[in-house]
Amino acid sequence: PARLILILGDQLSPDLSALKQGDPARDVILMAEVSAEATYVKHHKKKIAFLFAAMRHRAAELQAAGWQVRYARLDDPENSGTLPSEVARAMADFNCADVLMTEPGEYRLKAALTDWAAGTGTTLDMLPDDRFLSDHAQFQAWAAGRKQLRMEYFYRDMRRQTGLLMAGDQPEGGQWNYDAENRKPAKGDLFMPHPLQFAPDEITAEVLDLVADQFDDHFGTLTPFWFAVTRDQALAALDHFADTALPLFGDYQDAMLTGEAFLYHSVLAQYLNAGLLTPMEICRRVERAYYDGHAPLNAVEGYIRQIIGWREYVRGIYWLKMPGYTAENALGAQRPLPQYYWSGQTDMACMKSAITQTQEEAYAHHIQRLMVTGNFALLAGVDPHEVHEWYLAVYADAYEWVEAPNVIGMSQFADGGLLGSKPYAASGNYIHKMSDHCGSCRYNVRHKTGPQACPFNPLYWDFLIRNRDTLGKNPRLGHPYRTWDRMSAEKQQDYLTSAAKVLDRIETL
Ligand code: FAD
Ligand code: DLZ
Repeated sequence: PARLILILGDQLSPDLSALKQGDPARDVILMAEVSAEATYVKHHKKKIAFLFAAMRHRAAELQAAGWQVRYARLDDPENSGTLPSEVARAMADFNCADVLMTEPGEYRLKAALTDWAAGTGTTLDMLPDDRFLSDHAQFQAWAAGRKQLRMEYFYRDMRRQTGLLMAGDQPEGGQWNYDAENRKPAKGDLFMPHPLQFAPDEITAEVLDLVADQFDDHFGTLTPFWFAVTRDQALAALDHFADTALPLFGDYQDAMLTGEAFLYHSVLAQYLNAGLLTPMEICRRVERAYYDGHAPLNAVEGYIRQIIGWREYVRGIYWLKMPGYTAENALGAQRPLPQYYWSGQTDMACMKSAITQTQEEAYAHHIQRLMVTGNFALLAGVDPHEVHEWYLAVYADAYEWVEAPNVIGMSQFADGGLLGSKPYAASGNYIHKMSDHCGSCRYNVRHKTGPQACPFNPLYWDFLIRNRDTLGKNPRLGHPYRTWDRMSAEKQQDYLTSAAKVLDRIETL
């Protein structure tokens, strides 16, 4: 009898494990647009449009390759709204006995499908997702017995495993990591590269109408819509990145500039996470740019580290710690997320810039996510679960397996230091150094306290003092705590009073 092969919206890869085991002569593929997945957090309109458009293009490719594909559109009156119920409907319609799929990226969906199968007595064959360099067992074995998990050591193993940037058993250039060279502030440049843009075709235009109609109350602007929606387009975007922005990716990786949403970043994560690109083909392309003399080692090593290091490491942590990881709150932070995370209406220029471009592009680069919106929520003591749901909703590349460790762990330190060794907390000075935002801000980054002071300044000290019981013994925070202890009591009080005033009017900053 026919099997039903369920392919999820972020499983668009040609070499998906479930497809490799499927038989086009016998099996039926199900792809389903369902309201449950689009609304479990209210995803950005562009994210839903990207995924539905990419799913429709992929379904057409699979059909052209000879597969029988059941494609459930969101506005199909028969559409039952959830993945398990769409699986049940397709099994009945096509008389399928069993279900085959690749493991979902999110624990939530894996549990829902497994529970449904157990409850209905359906045989559900869930294959490992082999689109990653490290599988669950490998990461668990790596983590077991280590007192501390640190990305850097995991990354070196991945370099050895893949052979990327390796000269024999030694790292290319003699060092594993060139991050020290990657912290330059950027200047505006008329010739700054931009990600490759694609005009919506008829299929995408239809999806844009659907999203405008059905998800009008979701965050973000829908058009102009320029994302790649096929693998061929995503490959072109990769080539374009390697040819244009990659050489300066390293130098300006941590920089921020008003009006430059992308700087020298690749803007490939949404394609990679949906399966339009594979991690190794991205890394090989980027590595080639180094050996061809087109891009320097600090850029290429820095870039490859993000993909084979950070991306794999955070996924490992996610599966190690779920369920439960998304509820962690090591610092006991309880404040609601300020409204301007949704509206962009704040006088803090850096926050306004990061949030506004997030509305427009469903994108912000790493330092904006970490050191602006993430840092602010951390300093203000916002409930990490609310922060987590915001990040999961607003970015086109956000899936819980990659978003949650970055937010709960790296950014909010809500896992108490499992993922990273210290909280990414910084005062306004860091943002001033790495961006041009402070010049046009209504707050003054040089004022440490008082009504004109950059809110990040008093909040920074308030955060450290508020959390001294938990953070006071962290060796990486020894310096700031010693600085605090050397301040006069008057100065300390000034910071704390100023911070209390900022927190009192947090919704109107
Ligand atoms: P580039 O700067 O060009 O980097 C290249 C690639 O490296 C990215 O495409 C991505 O695949 C990978 N990468 C870089 N940093 C990380 C990281 N820390 N973890 C995992 N992969 C990484 N990334 C997501 O893919 N989805 C998310 O939901 C997500 N949420 C984040 C939330 C916070 C608070 C923070 C601090 C980071 C988050 N990241 C997330 C990581 C990173 O910010 C994005 O991957 C990156 O900004 C995507 O843009 P890009 O493709 O231009 O990346
Ligand atoms: C993110 C998303 C959205 C918005 N919509 C769908 C959908 O309609 N159908 C589908 O199969 N997948 C969708 N996805 C992706 C899933 O949420 C994703 O597969 C899980 O979160 C696991 O990573």
